[in-house]
Amino acid sequence: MTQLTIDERQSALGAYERDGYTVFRNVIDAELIEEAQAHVAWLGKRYPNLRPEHYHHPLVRDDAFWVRLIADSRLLDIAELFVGPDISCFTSHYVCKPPLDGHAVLWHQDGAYWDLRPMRAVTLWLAIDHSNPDNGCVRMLPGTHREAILPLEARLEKPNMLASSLNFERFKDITPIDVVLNPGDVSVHHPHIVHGSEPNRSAHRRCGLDIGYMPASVGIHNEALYQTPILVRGDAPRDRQYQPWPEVRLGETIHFRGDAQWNRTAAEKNARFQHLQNSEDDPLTVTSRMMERLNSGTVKPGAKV
Ligand SMILES: O=C(O)CCC(=O)C(=O)O
Ligand SMILES: [Fe+2]
Repeated sequence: MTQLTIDERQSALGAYERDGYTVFRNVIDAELIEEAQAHVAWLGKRYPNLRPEHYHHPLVRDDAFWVRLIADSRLLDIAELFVGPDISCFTSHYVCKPPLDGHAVLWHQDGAYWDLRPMRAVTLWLAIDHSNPDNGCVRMLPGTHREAILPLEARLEKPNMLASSLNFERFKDITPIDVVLNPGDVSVHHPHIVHGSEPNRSAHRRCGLDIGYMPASVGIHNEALYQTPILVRGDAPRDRQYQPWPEVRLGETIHFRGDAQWNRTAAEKNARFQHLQNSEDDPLTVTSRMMERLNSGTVKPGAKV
């Protein structure tokens, strides 16, 4: 059940419909943000060879804290406004731009990378650090969510997280809006909106967690790139399977508030729906494959010109 007032809901939905994105302030408390910061530091130690812009969703699978975070009821209350009450999460990714050399994210539409059927989803971006024009905050082109999904072009001439972008020419007269956020704030954007971010050349890290939520009935068809979705709220259609909520296991996650009760919560969730045992490749293999497929422009068949 959502904690947002009717006015807050209406104004968020109105802004989203008009502009293709909207912002919610002070969604997540400082203590949980500190845990997320500790989580990012822990990921850095665990995966020293991954650039921190690439802490991708396959790493979530066995990580109870990550699931605790993306299944937080405050985030789901927001997601529910856009995708309805039965919600699964099909991607979640810390885009953590280190100080001085954080990579850009060139202009793109999220839906250009996702083979969702149907294309019903929303992206939430939870600020883990302050995010502003100095350290490469997300920038939106308002109104562009009304465009169709446009082809991608390979962009390998300078470091950038997606190794691709759409052709910006037709959008050059639209003024980008910087989405300035404090830790704990959340922005929400439409799968078709054109957005991106500049490199981080400042002395301050810029970390955000982006999370893709969709109605539990939507399927994702990008082959071998996205893990099976996690059912995070509501009921599952009978014909679908989800990945199980992971238990807290030593070495697979950080200590977090409530971790002693977590395994009971996970077991209760897992008893309620059909799930796939983890038959997929190990998370680091899928993450490396994701980065190779970004570089070769084959994340979504037919997306590239
Ligand atoms: O974090 C960024 O700079 C880009 C994020 C993004 O593209 C997204 O959340 O969809
Ligand atoms: Fe994006």
